[in-house]
Amino acid sequence: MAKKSKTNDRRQHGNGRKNVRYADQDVIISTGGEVHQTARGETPVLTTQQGIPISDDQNSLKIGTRGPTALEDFHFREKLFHFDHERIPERVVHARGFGAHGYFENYESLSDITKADLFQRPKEKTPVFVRFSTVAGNKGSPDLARDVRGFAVKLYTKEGNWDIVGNNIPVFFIQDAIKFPDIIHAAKQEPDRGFPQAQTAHDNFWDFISLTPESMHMVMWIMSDRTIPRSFRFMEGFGVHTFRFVNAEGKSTFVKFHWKPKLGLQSVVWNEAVKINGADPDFHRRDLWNAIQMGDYPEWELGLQLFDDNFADRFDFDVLDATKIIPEEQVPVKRVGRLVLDRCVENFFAETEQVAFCTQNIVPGIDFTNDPLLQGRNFSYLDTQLKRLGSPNFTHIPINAPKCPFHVFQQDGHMAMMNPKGRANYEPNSWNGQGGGPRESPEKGFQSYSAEEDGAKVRIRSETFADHYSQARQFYISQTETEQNHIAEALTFELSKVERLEIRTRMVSHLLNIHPKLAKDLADGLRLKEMPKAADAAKPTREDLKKSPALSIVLNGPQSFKGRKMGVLVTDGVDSAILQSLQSALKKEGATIEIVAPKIGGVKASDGSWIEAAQRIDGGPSVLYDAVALLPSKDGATALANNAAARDFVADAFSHRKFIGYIDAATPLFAKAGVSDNRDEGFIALKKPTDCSAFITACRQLRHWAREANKAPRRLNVGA
Ligand code: HDE
Repeated sequence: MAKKSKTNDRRQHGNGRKNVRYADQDVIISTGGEVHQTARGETPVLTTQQGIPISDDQNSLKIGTRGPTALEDFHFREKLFHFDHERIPERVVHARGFGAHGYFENYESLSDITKADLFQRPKEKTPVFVRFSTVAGNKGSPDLARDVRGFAVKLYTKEGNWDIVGNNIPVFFIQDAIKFPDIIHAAKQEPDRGFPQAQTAHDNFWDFISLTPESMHMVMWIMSDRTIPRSFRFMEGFGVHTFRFVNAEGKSTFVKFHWKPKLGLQSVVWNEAVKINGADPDFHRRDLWNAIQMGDYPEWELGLQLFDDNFADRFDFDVLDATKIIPEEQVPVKRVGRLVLDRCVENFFAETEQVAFCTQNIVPGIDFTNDPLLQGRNFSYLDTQLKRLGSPNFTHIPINAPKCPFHVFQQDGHMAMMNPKGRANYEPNSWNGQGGGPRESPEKGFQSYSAEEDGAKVRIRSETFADHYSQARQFYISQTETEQNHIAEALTFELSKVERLEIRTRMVSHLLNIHPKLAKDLADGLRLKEMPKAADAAKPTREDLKKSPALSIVLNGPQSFKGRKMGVLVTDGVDSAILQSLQSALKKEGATIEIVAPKIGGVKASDGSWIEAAQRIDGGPSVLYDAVALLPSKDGATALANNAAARDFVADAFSHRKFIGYIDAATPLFAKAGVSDNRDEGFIALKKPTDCSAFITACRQLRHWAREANKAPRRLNVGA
């Protein structure tokens, strides 16, 4: 036996290794056939976490080649130990997110209204980290869930970190933070079965909502296309609460924060969202990543709604109520700077996962108001970071650490990396100038705005919060007809998934207080046998609130195709002159193109040149593009007509109201996709290269909404 194991030992030390070549890779294979790649030249040597170089990362240490694994294999044990602890608790809400670095550039000095350092000097740039997220889904949920998007911005100012932890919707479901666990429990998976995830189309959510009339304004927003944005780059952000600016004289001005996307607003349609989730569950993060990698840096402008106590007293609603907006038409949004995202993270976990936002992080010149939702958030965020990141020292992680000097007396705890230096770890102390540490500063230090507060200690909701329907109605009437229909369709979809009839009916009784047409659409859509009575309202719905065009997505589109993506379906024999003309027209517009072909290797064009493909047809369905062009050759079109993915490409582009550019040879595809009778002005013939610019001009409308009134395409039952 002893003799045999010696033989085995020798074999383990590398006898029988062979150098082989796998296409472009020189590798070594060992007697067991496993592949080894070794450090040469500039390639660093793999080590343990203690820095000990590793000779073999493919095999654990064994007693003989087929024997038990030796406990002394410190590399193996360290590797598995670390792996076992890779996951940290995901965020209880906003678990799925994607972040990027950039900067905020101030346009002008705002010193008259705030002493916040970052707003003092024109053109001042402040580094930022932004994390976009969905709310309800788990970390691995798809990007196009119908959901609110988080829009959290950390500004590393010279006077400390300021976090604007906002959403892409300017209102919230509830008025008091004490209801947050309830709304989130109701929205997330039902506790007995653990599903559905990343969707609100289930009984528990609508049960809670239908018993929470304060959520009705938010319901209008979440059932609108705002919750299925085309890209993070095309959505607005809002600080939601009313905050305060405080200037050097101690004067306070109320402020609401807005982020306005430079590329305009855009959403997808629901049927498209459902399909994107299958085709590319990472659609939003990939979009942001690609845009930044291409140097097409996404930009938003910071907008401020500024108002004083006088306005707050006069305004129809309470400015402390986070279920209300102040219409932009009433208090205009002043644009004061721009946010540019120009750098992807180097490591997703270290930055995007570990970043810890906190509404409590404000800087001198900015202050809270008594919004009861904000007051509760100020407790919750710090508390949750301790659980999630495992230590009060999460501020030592580079993504969370301020970029300005900071000096504290806090010490120790898990993973402490920045303990106080010097003798004193307390103050006051007598070690002035000899390791005595930092001291407070009445001049520079944060001073809370000295708002007068009085009143009895009560657990009562203010009567000024009681109007739950008027702004919901205002939102609804401010939408275009298309958008109003989308709200009705979304509500019908969601409530059709609700099993309990009384919950569906209760929701319709609330909708009656918002708008009779909406309630009727729902009663029809759900086929209620009779219309319920309107829900008893704490305050009657006001019908005098004016339309606010700023609330519509369609009315705030960009009138440009910039930043958008066109999918071009090609086959062998594609007309190279038209393709080139399309490419240059898109480049001029600032848009991108993706070639979709029957095989990933590409196609041979009419002039003999080779066109590389980015997607095979079934991997690049039209839902991934803002508009499509169909440029097959005659033979190619005949083949595509028998390809189910190609037919879906056309049928979906049509039913998602996209602009479709096509050459004559593509027409057989229309018949097979069931759209040949429905060709409308959204179809643009590309007969010659110069037609491409008219096509791009049409695409600037983003969608051909007029098609919506028409019927969906007739699908032919043809085999693949
Ligand atoms: Fe949050 N929220 N929230 N929230 N929230 C969290 O903090 C909370 C609310 C928002 O990308 C948690 O670090 C309470 C409104 C964003 O890391 C948690 C209440 C708005 C993010 C928390 C609210 C937001 C969070 C979970 C009711 C828009 C993601 C993980 C009073 C203005 C930040 C974490 C990121 C995350 C609590 C309501 C935005 C548990 C108690 C309103 C964008 O602390």
